Amino acid sequence: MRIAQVTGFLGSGKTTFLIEVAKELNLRGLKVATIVNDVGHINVDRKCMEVHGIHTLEISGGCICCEVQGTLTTTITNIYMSYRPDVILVEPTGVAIPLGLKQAAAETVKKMPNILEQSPIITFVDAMRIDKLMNNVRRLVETQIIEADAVLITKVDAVDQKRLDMVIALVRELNPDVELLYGSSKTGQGVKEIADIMLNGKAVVYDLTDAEKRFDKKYGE
Ligand SMILES: Nc1nc2c(ncn2[C@@H]2O[C@H](COP(=O)(O)OP(=O)(O)OP(=O)(O)O)[C@@H](O)[C@H]2O)c(=O)[nH]1
Ligand SMILES: [Mg+2]
Repeated sequence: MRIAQVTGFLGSGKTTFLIEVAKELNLRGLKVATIVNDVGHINVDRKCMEVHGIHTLEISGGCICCEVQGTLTTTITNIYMSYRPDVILVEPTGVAIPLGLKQAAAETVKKMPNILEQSPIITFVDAMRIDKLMNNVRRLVETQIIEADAVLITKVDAVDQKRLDMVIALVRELNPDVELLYGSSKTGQGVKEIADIMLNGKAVVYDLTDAEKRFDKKYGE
């Protein structure tokens, strides 16, 4: 069983894209469950997933990358016992950062060593809005990109080449070597590639020193 987690700020296209990925995995004969994590009362994402027939569990009361890390293990154990999926897709809150997610999943993997494997953490970068977010929630968005194992630039159907080049440059400046993919829930671009990464990719060991250096360069000047 694989646990495949994504990150990306509010509205970056996570739910819409994960529904397409779940359909793709189903077509490949795989059983998929999703975990959605919301701090609000009504979980819209859960409803969206369920409308598409995707088995969905919810973790609420805080973000799984920090406050409720431990809950992830319980929830995954429950899904395993009751549903036996091949892949668990995890959509955390928009403020989750990859390192926290990785730690949460690593704890769960430790408890289920021969059963569970962690997929790369994929950060969703909204091609339509990333520059605006950089003004408002810069540190968070930068962390999401710096700590990513792979980056998916989303909504590419809605932007021109000039904007796309700007977004690519922004991602590359923060994380020069990261695997970069392009996605659209509207055209289906990137869905197969993301499914492949989730099934076959390995979560990269996070190099804290290197990332810290990049932060220092940006903010220490
Ligand atoms: N043009 C375009 N719009 C998209 C695409 N994917 C999502 N959207 C739109 O972007 C908005 C947010 O999409 P969601 O999938 O809800 O994003 P999210 O990251 O799950 O949002 P939160 O769960 O609130 O953080 C919706 O209005 C979608 O219709 C895409 O590939 N292309
Ligand atoms: Mg969502």
